[in-house]
Formats: sequence, C-alpha cells, structure tokens
Amino acid sequence: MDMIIKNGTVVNASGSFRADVGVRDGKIVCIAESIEAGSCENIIDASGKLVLPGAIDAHTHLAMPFGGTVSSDDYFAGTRAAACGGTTTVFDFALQDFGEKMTDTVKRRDALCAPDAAVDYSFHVAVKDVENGLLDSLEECVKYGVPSFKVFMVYDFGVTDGVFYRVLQKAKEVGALIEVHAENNELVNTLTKQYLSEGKTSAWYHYMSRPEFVEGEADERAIQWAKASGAPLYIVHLANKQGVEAVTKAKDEGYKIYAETCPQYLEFTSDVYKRDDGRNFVCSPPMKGKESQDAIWEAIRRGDIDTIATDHCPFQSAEKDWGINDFTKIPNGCAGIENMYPYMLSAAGEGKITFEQAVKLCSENPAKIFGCKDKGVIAVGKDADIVIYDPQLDFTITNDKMHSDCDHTIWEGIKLHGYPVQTYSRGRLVYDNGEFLGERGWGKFVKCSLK
Ligand code: DUC
Ligand code: ZN
Ligand code: ZN
Repeated sequence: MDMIIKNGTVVNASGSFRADVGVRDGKIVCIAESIEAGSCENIIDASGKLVLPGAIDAHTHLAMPFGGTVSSDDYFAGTRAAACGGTTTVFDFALQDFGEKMTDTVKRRDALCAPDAAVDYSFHVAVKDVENGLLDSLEECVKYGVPSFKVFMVYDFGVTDGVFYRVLQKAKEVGALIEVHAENNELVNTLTKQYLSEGKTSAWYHYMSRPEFVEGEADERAIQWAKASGAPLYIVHLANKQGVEAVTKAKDEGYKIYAETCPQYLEFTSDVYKRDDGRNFVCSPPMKGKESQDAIWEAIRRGDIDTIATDHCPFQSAEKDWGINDFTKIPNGCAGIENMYPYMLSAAGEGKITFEQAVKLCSENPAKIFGCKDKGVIAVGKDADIVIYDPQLDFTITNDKMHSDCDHTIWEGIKLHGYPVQTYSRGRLVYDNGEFLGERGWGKFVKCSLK
C-alpha cells in the first residue's frame, strides 16, 4: 500500500465508523478496523479526526468571460483554492459559442483547463445555440462524458422558453440532465430600468431588481416545463422560499427535480447589499431575505435540497468598483470554492445538520447526480479523494489565508469551528495545514455517465 490513514472516523453519507483506510495507485483499496503497516512507510495518524470523501463543487465559473471582464480565478487558481478547502472535483461551465457543437465547446475549454487544473474536473455545457442541428449535438456530448447542460433564463445569452423546452425534450431523448439558472429576465430588465430612472443605483437595487418573486416565478415555470417534457431538471443556486416550495411539491409528486443551493445564501441575507462593500456581494440570484434563508435550511434538513455548490465566480475589487454608482456595472459573482466544505462541515459541528448530511450534499449527491462513478464516497475501488478534517480546529476566514487569486472575499471574518487539515487528490497530498502542495496539471478530466 502507498498510504494508510489510521485511527480516523470515516464519514460517508450512509454513516460513520472508526476504520483504517488503505490507498494504492490513487485508489482506496482497503477499509478495515485495523490495517497492518507491512512495508508501507506512509502512515497518517487521523486520531480524533474525520476521514471524508473530497467535496465535489458542481458549479464554478473559472476564467469566465462575464460582465465586461473575466472571473479572477483561472483553472489553476480556482482548483488550487478548491484543494485547500477539501474540494477534489470541480465542475466548470463551458459556455457554448454561437454555431459551436457542444463537444467542441468542451474540448475548447478542456484545452485551457487540462494544463492548469490541480484537482480533477469536469464540465457542464452552458447552451446558447440550438439551431442548425446543434441541438442534436447534445447526444455526442453525452457520449463524450459530459451529460449535463445548463440553460440560463437571464443574461444576454439566456434562452427563450421555447428553446429551454426543446433542450428538455432532447435531454429526455438522449439521457442528459438539464440545469437551469431561473430568474425572470423580463422582470429583471423592467425593474432595473425603473430603479435606474429613479436614480436608485446602489447595490441594494441589485437585490430590489431581482427579489424573491423574480426567482420564484422562474423556478415554478422551469419545473412546469420539466414536468411537461418528462425530463429531469436540476435547479442551480436555489435561493428563495417560493422556489423551495415548488421543488418540494414537485418531488412529493414524484418528479425528478433536483435542487442546489450555495453557502452564501445560507450565511448572508439581502441586508449585505446595504453595506458599504455591498457590491462585493453582488451575484445572481442575489441573497434573499431571512424567510427564504430559513426555508432553504429547512429544506436541507428534510432532504429537499440535493446539493451544495458554490457558483464560484470572483471578480477583483477594482472590477466590483465599476458599479459604485450603478449596480448594473458590477460584475456578478463571488468567491466560495475554498469555503463550501469547511462551511457546511462547521454547520454540522454546530448541529445545524449532521456530518453525514454535509458529506451527502457536498460529495455523494453531486457524484451520483452528475455520474462521477469513482467519486463521492470512501469505499474500496473509489478514487482516493480524501479529506482529513479536524472537528476541533477553529478557523477564521481571511483573504490572506485563501488560495484564490481574488483580492477579497465575502467570507472575510467568518468563524468556523472545525477545518480540513489535509486533502488528498487520488492519493496525492495536495493540501497540508494551510499550505497548497499540489501541482498544476495534476487534475484529470472526469468522464461522467448518467447510465
Ligand atoms: N451568477 C453570478 O453571480 N455569476 C456568474 C453567473 C451567474 O449566473
Ligand atoms: Zn447562474
Ligand atoms: Zn453560476
């Protein structure tokens, strides 16, 4: 064996147990009450620690051209930060160009990502163009190992309801999964225009132009199309109570509707937009009111939220400052890739959820939903993507301790109880007590399959 992690408590979504974990050639090869060291010289003592599957962040925007600039973490910086927060697989959104086949979109982004990624990665294709036979190119992409596609209901690259519906129909036919960014574009544009014309330009009006009902209505509409088409649907970054209720109802009716939320919606409310640095929190959908936040936590506890992901899309302070006098000029997005797993595990330590639930939301469920067969659980035969977590280690988030290229973080000053001490990516130590030890280009493309 190349490594034995001894005396830790293994936590999977299905339960926790004391065990030693043996690793060889990047795979977990043995889990037993006690594993003899034999000739293995790399023995890790995990006494008092939790041994967890690495997290899977199913929602990131690395090096993404957006809002007049490019998000500040490229594939190296973003995956380096991921590793340091216990995330060992990252899904990035590859934005289709007009006239481009979906597989070509993936290959174009993979050419950028492969030389840089420090942890394993895969893609979802963000669909813009389905004309001239491009809708059919979904099938080839599914076979290539990227079976998940996202449609935006907002932004200049958003799709119409008709295109959304056609994508769902195709997904049903070829066994793909469609994700949706649900906000009502017409309402966003109308409210934005109203506020600007009244001289209401601060970050608060970012929230006011995208309030609860703007997202809730779009969630309901998206679910309606999914039900009618018979295709499953994954709602990204769900942040409002009305949407939570629609998801719960659809699940209760037996539809395959998945919901993701993000740590920022669990920690912050729309009040952040009243702060002097409110623009740093501008992302879409925006943080909502306390009632929505409470509803999301409740949905997490009863299992109606399936995954936690970050929507990691940071921009530098100077770029956020473009919108000091006009909220529409603030590039949308915040950092979170290094904070997701520590935040959810700390919430488990505080008793808000269980450690098993944290692992399910951040690792096992994304692995299952997006078809990463080798990830998401500490089990023999799986990749040795392992986090050693100290539940007693206090950690205050400050940007100087983060491993992103962004010059600030919305998580500044947030106190966590418990923190990862080591991260292994396929058996290789990539993070050790505050220090990134990984390597540019180590990360491999993960072929996904929903079959
Ligand atoms: N929302 C953001 O805040 N940033 C990137 C894309 C998105 O939908
Ligand atoms: Zn989005
Ligand atoms: Zn996003």
